[in-house]
Amino acid sequence: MQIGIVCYPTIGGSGVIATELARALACRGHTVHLISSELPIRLTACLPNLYFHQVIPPDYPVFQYRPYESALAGRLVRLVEGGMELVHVHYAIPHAVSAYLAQQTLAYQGKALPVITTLHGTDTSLVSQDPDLYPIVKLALSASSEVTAVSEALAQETQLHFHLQEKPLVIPNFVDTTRFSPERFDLRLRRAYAAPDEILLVHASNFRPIKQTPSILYILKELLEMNVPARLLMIGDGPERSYVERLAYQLELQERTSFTGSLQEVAPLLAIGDIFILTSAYESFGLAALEALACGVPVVAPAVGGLPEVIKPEAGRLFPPNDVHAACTAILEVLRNLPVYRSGARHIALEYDTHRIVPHYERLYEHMLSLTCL
Ligand code: GMT
Repeated sequence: MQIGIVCYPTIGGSGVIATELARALACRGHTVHLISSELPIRLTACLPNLYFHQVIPPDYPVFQYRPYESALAGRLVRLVEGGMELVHVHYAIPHAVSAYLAQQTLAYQGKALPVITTLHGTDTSLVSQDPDLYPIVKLALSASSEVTAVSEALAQETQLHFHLQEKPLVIPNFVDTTRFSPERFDLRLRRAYAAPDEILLVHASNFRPIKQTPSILYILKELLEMNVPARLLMIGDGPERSYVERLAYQLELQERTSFTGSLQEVAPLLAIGDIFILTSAYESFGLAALEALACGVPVVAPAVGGLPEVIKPEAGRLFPPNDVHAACTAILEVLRNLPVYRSGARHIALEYDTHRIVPHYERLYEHMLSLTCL
């Protein structure tokens, strides 16, 4: 098949999963066009069959904002004229809207463009609350040939918020369990962040407010007050990172906390952790948590959104959101049985291996194309 995949290039789960999907599909012999405004962060290697298309909307003195939505729609039309058979957009705004525009443009030429829209979370939970965006997203979802969601929780919320006749199809996120594996553990790397008798908590995110990253420092502080010799490794970058760094100083945790910034290759750092920690207010799935599980690192996370679907009891512990003390109790529980949780984590992650999940998308594409041929 000739498949188009549209995503954000920035650090964030939707761009990561779209890029991993593009790579997996190209490896399975499909021709894949990965379309974005910049090179996606996880697109680190050239692969046969995988073509990157950068959309740069033109600038003009009249424009206050460059017309990215229109330029993207036009690029999709051109790619269809070049042989692309369907497009799979990740994150509804603006990608599903551009796909709809391309679909309508092609309809005038008597061509059909199947559009698959995958929802990742805030495109439903936040965007649905914006009165200007709501009707446009609703239209784009209704016009998509298929809407998928990365968790059952997100599928249900989306159906509710947008009053959809059908619930989105759930296709969970996935992980390459060869690249993300306990075998990535490197003792020298671990020693750079923690002494042998210390506990290393790891977090990875885009430091957006929804991640509530300052709470992680309060968790570290409480653990230290309980005489747990913990250290914290914070991976990633985003709007709240510098605030969290300053807070680490204010709480006198700077000696115990390391910030790596944004990285293309996170598996070796995840693999040296004892526990992966999340404190998000909402998480549709928690892809970073799944990548940690695949490295054999149990997860302690709030019971919000789709996290309970991924963090099964054998793979970690959930705590009530915004409860620092409960998070510490969950961490202590995991530490008491760390080897058991480690193997549970890996076991759960294998259920989400790329080779198990990507065929669901392939079957969906084949089905969409068969309907187009009718
Ligand atoms: O950051 C992004 O790329 C999108 C973002 C969001 O807020 O929608 O991430 C979501 O998509 C990821 C991949 O499906 C999920 O693993 C994250 O849980 C989800 N983030 C939130 O729901 C906050």
